[in-house]
Amino acid sequence: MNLTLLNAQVIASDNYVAFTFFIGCMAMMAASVFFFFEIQNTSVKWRTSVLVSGLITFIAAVHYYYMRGYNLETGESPTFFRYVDWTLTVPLMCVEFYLITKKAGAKTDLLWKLIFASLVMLVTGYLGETVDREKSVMWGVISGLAYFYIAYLVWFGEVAQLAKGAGEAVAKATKTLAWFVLVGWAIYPLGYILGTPGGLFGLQLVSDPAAASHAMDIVYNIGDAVNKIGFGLVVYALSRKEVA
Ligand SMILES: *C/C=C(C)/C=C/C=C(C)/C=C/C1=C(C)CCCC1(C)C
Repeated sequence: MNLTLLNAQVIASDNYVAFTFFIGCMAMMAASVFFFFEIQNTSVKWRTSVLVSGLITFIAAVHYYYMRGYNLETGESPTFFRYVDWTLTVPLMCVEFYLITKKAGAKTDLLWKLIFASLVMLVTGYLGETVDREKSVMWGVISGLAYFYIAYLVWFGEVAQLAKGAGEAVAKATKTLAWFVLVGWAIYPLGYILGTPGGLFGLQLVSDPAAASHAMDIVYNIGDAVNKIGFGLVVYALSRKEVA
């Protein structure tokens, strides 16, 4: 038996990064099972929304399984898996906004606007973290602009307008989801600032490169748990209130 390989699977008690990957994986799995099983207790009107909540956490669970193993074996940031995960799950969060406001007349062009902005946000973030790290500040700023556009749409733009006309429960849930976008999603640029050499417009908060990437992973892992599971639970709660 290969003992070194077995040892690589042991999480050292001070390895907080590996710990958050492990917890993240378990939490996403549990949330997925919950959302999937609850579909049968959900009124037809909200089934697709709860299904999408489950898909978001399920896709994350699979990625976390890989990210956990990758990080444990290499000690490095699983940047590639991270961004594949986000590229699938963030557009699905846009789908949630669309499905909720669809009852009040949302058109698919609103969905495409949200998805396009989220892809710009993620592709530029990926460039800043990987192939063009020297220009991480520039990519971070472009990514941030796309992020603000999404926040604008859900706080004041079409999503907010439509939600107002969709009944009290939908309006309230949309407001809560908008808070997730404004506060929950703001966790991510913080991780980016901690982890990339450009820092906050040149101000390097963590100078040791290994420590910087560890800090970034922990912040991203917290962000994912808050946003993916929290977002899904808001949609779930809405599905319980609006029984029809
Ligand atoms: C489940 C995953 C979610 C909700 C991921 C969200 C990611 C972001 C909001 C990332 C935003 C970024 C910026 C606004 C600037 C710096 C680069 C990013 C990609 C970290």
